[in-house]
Amino acid sequence: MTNQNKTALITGITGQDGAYLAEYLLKKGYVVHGMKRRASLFNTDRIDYLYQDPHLDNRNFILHYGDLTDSMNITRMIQEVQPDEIYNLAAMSHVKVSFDTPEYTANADGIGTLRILEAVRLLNMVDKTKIYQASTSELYGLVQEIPQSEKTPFYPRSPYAVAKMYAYWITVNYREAYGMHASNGILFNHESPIRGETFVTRKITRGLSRIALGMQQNLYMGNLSSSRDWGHAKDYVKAMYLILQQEKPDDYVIATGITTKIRDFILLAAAEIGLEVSFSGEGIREKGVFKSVDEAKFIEAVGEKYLNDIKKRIQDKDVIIGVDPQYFRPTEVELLIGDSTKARTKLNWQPKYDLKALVNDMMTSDIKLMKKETYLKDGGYTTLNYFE
Ligand code: NDP
Ligand code: GDR
Repeated sequence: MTNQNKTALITGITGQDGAYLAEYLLKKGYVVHGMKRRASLFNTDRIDYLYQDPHLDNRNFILHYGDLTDSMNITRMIQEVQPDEIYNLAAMSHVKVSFDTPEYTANADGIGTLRILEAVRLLNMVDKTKIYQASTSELYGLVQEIPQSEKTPFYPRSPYAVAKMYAYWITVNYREAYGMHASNGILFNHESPIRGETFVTRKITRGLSRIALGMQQNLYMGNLSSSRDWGHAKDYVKAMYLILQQEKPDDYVIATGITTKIRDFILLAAAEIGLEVSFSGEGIREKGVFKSVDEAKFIEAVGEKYLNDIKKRIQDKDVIIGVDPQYFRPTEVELLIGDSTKARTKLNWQPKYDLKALVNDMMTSDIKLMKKETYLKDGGYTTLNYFE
């Protein structure tokens, strides 16, 4: 079957990965269906550029209302769409929030996966439909081995990770029990300009952009010492596609193999706009200040208009980064670093972005986005900060 004839169903299409994957599959000639949740406001910002008027004939991008906690909805949607490939990306994906909503997280992230597998089985679509499950490096939690590969034992450290562990194993079980083409992508953290605003990288790139533009005074963070293996979401959705193109279903780690502390991500993001950050103190007393500015770089990236205020903040040794324990997790995942040898050899997967290119992409985009807010402010509109 050529891609031209293929139909994909993406749950979580309004999220970061859903948006990039939808674009990627559309370019390959797929008809893409997506599940979106009803919300009281429009929640399709990330995919609005793909959206097609429902009154048009021959649409290749179609959205359906649905929810992973609703079995009948899922079953009906799969029956209607008759997908060749299902990408189950929907999840309550915030680790810290999962401690506040553990039962919902188990329902959506754990049982939600079962609902999809069971629907495909009940509808007798086992031979037709391939399933991708969005598994996660959070499964490794309190890591039992460095780096982590497909063979590393799991030790989940949050309600999110425990729910995802159920989803991982039920996917393996349906593959073994019913011969389903069901696979797990164990993806390490991946980020982008459209990353959710409350994940650490985006919080940093948004926060530093606003600080540079004089729209926000400082940024409060949680644990600055944990390390993550960060890649670009654009590279990672290609791995999802490749996993479903294999003759045999299997599980793959997708990672860059390089790990970086949160603190160092802040240094890299600031450096992208010509600012040097220096940290002092420890634990909740740790602080970050701007130490120097590369004026030419700052002017090019941010604008001359904002330079004097930044120089004053350097002179005054203003606190730019602080630590607030409300962002600490009851149990933390301190270190993740993935070994993706299997994906690189069997799938021929290779990321294009390194960390510097990722940070550059995110900072360039957030400076641009936040400048839009300065224009609104200059035009008399009220702009608000979000502190999460
Ligand atoms: P996002 O949080 O950006 O997107 C999650 C998506 O799931 C959104 O479309 C959201 O809808 C939807 N969703 C949440 N709950 C439900 C529900 N009950 N029913 C239907 N849809 C729901 O996540 P990412 O794009 O970053 O991640 C995609 C998947 O990959 C997730 O499963 C995540 O856990 C997993 N993952 C992510 C990694 C990463 O680094 N990004 C790494 C490894 C795994 P809405 O827009 O309405 O909120
Ligand atoms: P993570 O991503 O928990 O790895 O889950 P997140 O960016 O939230 O945290 C990464 C690390 O940064 C530390 N941290 C902070 N985190 C947030 N969100 N906000 C802060 O202010 C802050 N300060 C420090 C955290 O403690 C943590 O150590 C992401 C999600 O996309 C999951 O869905 C996915 O499964 C995993 O990545 C792989």
